[in-house]
Amino acid sequence: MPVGLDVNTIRKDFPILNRKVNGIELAYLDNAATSQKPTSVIKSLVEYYENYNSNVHRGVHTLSMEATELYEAARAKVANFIGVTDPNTIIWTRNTTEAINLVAYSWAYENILPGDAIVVSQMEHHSNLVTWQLVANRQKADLRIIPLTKQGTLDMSVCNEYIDDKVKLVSICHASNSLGTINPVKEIIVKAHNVGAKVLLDGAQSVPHMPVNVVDLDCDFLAFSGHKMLGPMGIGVLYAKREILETMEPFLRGGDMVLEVWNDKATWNEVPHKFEAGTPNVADAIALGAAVDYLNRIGMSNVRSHEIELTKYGLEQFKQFEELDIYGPMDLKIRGGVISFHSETVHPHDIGTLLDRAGIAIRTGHHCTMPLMRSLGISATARASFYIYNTEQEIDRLVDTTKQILEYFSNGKK
Ligand code: 7TS
Repeated sequence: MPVGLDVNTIRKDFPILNRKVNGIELAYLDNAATSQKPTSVIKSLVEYYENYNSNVHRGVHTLSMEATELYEAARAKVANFIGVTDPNTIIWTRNTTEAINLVAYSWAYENILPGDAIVVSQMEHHSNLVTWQLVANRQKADLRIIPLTKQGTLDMSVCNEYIDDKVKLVSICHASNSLGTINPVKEIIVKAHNVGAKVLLDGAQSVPHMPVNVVDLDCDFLAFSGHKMLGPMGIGVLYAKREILETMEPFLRGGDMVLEVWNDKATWNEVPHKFEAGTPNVADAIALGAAVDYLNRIGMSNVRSHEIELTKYGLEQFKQFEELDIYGPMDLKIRGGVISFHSETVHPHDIGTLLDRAGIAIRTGHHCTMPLMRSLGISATARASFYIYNTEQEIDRLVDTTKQILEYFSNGKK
């Protein structure tokens, strides 16, 4: 039985939450952009540089062996976190963007040929759209974009139509950063596999917020970022099925990814090292391991339940604003902790700036989903996004201040 999470205790673990912004206690509601970091993660970075700092996989000295052990232990923690038993199917990248690009350069250019098709959706982050535009252009393949329903979900009838035997890759987000929509990825993966296509899940907004098990999902690739799940910036993950990784060419070439080198040729190190050229981001990988430990202590089902509660509360409160359009599905089973809203009269940047004056951090803009914004007939939204340390009181502050802002503008800026 989930025991729920104790927000007050959790908040004490995040030093930044003691900060004041414009003289007021910070309400950090921009978690879809990046999460804050608990003391255990910050300490892990300091500890690494104070005690273990050295290069990995290449030393016989104590520090190098200790650093290597911790670095590989972090890989195993991340593997376990997403339900994988073989840690060597976890490749360290800088972030989700680099993980998606790795698949493009190392898998797609070999496997997507003229006349083939790639399927994405209208709610993709630019990193999962622009990357495939380039592959499709270069390979003379078709890029099919699943449209959305009015509720901000994938139009599954078109999705079914698009996934035919020309399709070699379906690359979609598990959860949308702009709408909050959680996509029926399991169903899509079955459909894609039935026509022999591979599936890449962009897990940037799902892995930090809900239990994700790649064995259960049976996805071929999963990309996510450490910085959105309590970890440091600069470390991300690509998971891929081992049999696919074995067939893929390296992404970048250099030290550590080779087995043997001659003047005119080289052979590749084993998976995952063949995809990790050069000195890796050791400290941040280890600190991501500490972030995973933290999330495991809370339990991902509890993380998800907490965010459902906050989103339910927030959506209820936002109903009072008739002048606001709220995007994404209202069914909480298929919605993450994101509330994106738009006013005809007040620009999102004005809303964001005035909220900041009240110590409330949200994101405004297109959220790197410009084609999605265009399909909604707008250029930007204001977006509040929640995580484990957020409270209903913070949502009250968001709602009260938004109310004041809307009143201020509707009264002709008194
Ligand atoms: N995919 C999704 C669904 C995302 O939300 C993001 C980042 C990315 C990919 C890229 O992640 P990165 O770590 O490689 O940059 N989304 C956001 C956002 O919503 N606001 O700032 C970054």
